[in-house]
Amino acid sequence: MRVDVVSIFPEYLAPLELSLVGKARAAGLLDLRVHDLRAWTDDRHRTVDDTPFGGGAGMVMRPDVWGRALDDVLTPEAHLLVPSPAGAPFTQRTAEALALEEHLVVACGRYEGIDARVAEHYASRGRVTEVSLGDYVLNGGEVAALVVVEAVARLLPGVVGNPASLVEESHGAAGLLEYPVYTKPASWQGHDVPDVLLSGHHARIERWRRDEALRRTADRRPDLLADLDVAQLDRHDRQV
Ligand code: 6GU
Repeated sequence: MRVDVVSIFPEYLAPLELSLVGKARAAGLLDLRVHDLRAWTDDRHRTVDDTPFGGGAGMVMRPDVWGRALDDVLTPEAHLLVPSPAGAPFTQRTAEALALEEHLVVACGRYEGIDARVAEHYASRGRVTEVSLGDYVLNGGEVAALVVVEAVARLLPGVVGNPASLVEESHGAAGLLEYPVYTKPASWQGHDVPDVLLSGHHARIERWRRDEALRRTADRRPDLLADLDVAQLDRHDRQV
């Protein structure tokens, strides 16, 4: 997969050299390129923003600069992602859909955002999705680009060593939060690992994990339980 990230702070994307995403790049599974938006400015001050029409606080990113950048970076098959607190929620389902794409371009806005005509223009020529990480405000799209690239890259074939570890995780196919996990020592600081996990009784362990996943989800994310498809949960149970 190819991913291009355009930002006025390309150094913000440095962590993508590390860990699993860095290894995916080194292995040739992910062709990730980070660009400085200011390369497409045409004035001495390398201006990327201006005051909002209609007034108000803050600055808006200019469509002409973004247009030159995106005309250079987009390919006919690219899917343009624009991180924004006003976007559609970015979920595991979004990551799964994006992992099937050939080419993603992430346009990181700063300030009050990018002139709305940019998304409108490119939506008329290809696919554009505005995505939000959640209901809070960040200073720009760079952290969202890190999140999107990590969530998508780990779904690419060959990136995660053991594909089974993608099956049972939180927000996976069952739609539940993951059950709690434990390792040695069996007793630590007066806290003991639940007996059932030491029992070797596979069916009882599976039932306990499913109960704990349901309990956690009901406690922390009742909204997920409301969306739960019971038939899907049963299918998932038979599969694990
Ligand atoms: Cl994607 N961008 C910004 N600036 N703020 C956010 C966000 C994105 N998602 C949640 N808050």
